[in-house]
Amino acid sequence: MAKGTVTQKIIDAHYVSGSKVPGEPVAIRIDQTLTQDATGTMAYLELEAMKTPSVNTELSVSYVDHNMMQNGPENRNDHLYLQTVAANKGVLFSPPGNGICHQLHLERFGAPGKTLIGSDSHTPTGGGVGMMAIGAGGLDVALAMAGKPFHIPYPKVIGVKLTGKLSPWCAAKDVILKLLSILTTKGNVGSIVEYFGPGVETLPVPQRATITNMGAELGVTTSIFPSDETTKKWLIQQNREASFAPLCADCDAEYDRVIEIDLSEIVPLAACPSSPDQIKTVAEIAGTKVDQVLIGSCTNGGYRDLALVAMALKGKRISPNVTLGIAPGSRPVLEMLSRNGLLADLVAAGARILEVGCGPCIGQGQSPANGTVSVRTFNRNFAGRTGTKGDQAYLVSPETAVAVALTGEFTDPRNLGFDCPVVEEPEKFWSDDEFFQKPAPGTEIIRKPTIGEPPLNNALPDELNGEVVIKVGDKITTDHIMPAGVHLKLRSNIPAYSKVVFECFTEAGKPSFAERAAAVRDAGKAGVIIGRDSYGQGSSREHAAICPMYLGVKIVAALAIERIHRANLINFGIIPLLFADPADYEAIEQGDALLFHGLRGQLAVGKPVTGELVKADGTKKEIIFNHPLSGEDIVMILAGGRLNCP
Ligand code: MIC
Ligand code: SF4
Repeated sequence: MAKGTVTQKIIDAHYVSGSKVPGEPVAIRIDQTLTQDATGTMAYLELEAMKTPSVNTELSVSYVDHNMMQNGPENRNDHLYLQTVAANKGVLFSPPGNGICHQLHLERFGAPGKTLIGSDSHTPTGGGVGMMAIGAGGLDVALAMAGKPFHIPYPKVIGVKLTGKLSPWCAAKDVILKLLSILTTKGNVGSIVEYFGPGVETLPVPQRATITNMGAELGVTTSIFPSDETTKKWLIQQNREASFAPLCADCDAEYDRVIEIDLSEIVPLAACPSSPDQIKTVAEIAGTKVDQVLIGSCTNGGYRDLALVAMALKGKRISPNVTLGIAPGSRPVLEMLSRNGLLADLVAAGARILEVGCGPCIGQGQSPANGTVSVRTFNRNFAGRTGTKGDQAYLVSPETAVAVALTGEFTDPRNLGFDCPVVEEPEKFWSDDEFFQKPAPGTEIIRKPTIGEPPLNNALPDELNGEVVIKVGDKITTDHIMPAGVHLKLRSNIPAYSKVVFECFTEAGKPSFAERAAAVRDAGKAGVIIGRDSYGQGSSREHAAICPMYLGVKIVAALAIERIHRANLINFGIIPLLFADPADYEAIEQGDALLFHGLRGQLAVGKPVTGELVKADGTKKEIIFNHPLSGEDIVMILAGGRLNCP
């Protein structure tokens, strides 16, 4: 077991109950929460359903950053609900235009040693400042807001020892891409990545935050840096020295695994279509023509990144063959760039300045043309996430993005022929906390007609007559299950949003998943989803559990299910099962019946569950499933989800 690590110290300081054995559930106290609009509407509806009069945390913040296109009234309806429910429940409200939740939270509220959970998978950005920041489903965040502890599997700690120093044109983004090439996006569930070693002090906090942000793509619980003099300096720049606390691992700390990365050996890297772990060096793909470059997001939308881009572009013009879009991460970042003239350099070079927020990262505009290459400084390039079917999205550092924007093709920035600009860190960062709206208890909650209710599940039947509605392969992300982009405005309306579950697998002229699942449900049967390895990667969106549940799905069986998605399934009364024999995955097909007899009695901690597979020709086969359910999880599942529990 990892001893003397930052991870262990923070867990010990927040321990409520449970085991300290890796993999066993441990409950920790949560100091801070954050929500964003796309997951927040459901989280606050759930908070209301729990009859919570006011939040019970040190700090809870509600951000509006994802969904700001306002195509139709739904978005603004959501914003008004979020603004008024925040005021009513004691939550600080960050209005649209203020910034991306992770960027702003790091700048204004990140504090070493604190715990934070957020209804967004990139909440680990806070690990850059030494906090234990974890992504979770909306219901878990609502429970934390109500003052309840949060459960995680007691983590294994992967220590990443950093040595050396990054060379010019090589960036923190290349470090996390390197780690993704080693650990990949699967097989890391239940671990926390902790950085240590002499290379740590060479990385300023925003660069550490780029690394912890994209650590989400590893599928780990979170990633964390120590809190040191660099952290202190950054908090002073943010006028928040009082939040500083030193925190580092003991010299003899024990990690479950150690990976060493020499920063001086890092070269510009790119994640190729369509997974963040498909890594090549930029040199290897040099010369590939590019049509679009996009810079920003919670990974690379901070002041240092955008200032570097502006300085590299100053006095030059981007290639006429590309479009360059820039979405600043926060209003303070945009304001600083405007005040010091760097914004003018970006505009003069040909950049299109987009709204402060997530924008194209979540498919809100800027979808690429068919068959073209899009280069992004973002953290995810899952197929179709850009809004274009068959898209070819690459993920790179801001340094590489500049080189591509100038040349119109993949170019190693070290070959640009001029020196990498050195961004002078401002003595003080611009900030204007007046934009955060303070709670006002008693505020009337505005609920326009597009705001629905969180749907409830039924108690688990003892005889479960299941039918396989879909069988999918490896690495199915929550973007595959519940597409975002143009559908984001339906997040507060489950009946409407449910129609697009697994939309990317709909074949022309054939019934959609939603139609098939509803038919199974209406025939009195339970829907079953079959996945393979690493099912439910990516976003924390609990809609990937709620909408299938609304369509009658009761079981998801796979070889492995990712942490946040598994928790969301349990919260909404769907049983996550794991094939005891991976070969059984091959035996099952869409349309097969999967029957569970005496299921309520079968569900017990650590005991497998037996199902009976019945094929169309009547052949039968017994299938054994394991499950990771704790006693509390089982109570919830039997009741049909957490909202049915007292
Ligand atoms: C994402 O990057 O996929 C999102 C959109 O921020 C999601 C949250 C959501 O689906 O609303 C995430 O990362 O959890
Ligand atoms: Fe927003 Fe993209 Fe970050 Fe998700 S990953 S929070 S969509 S910027």
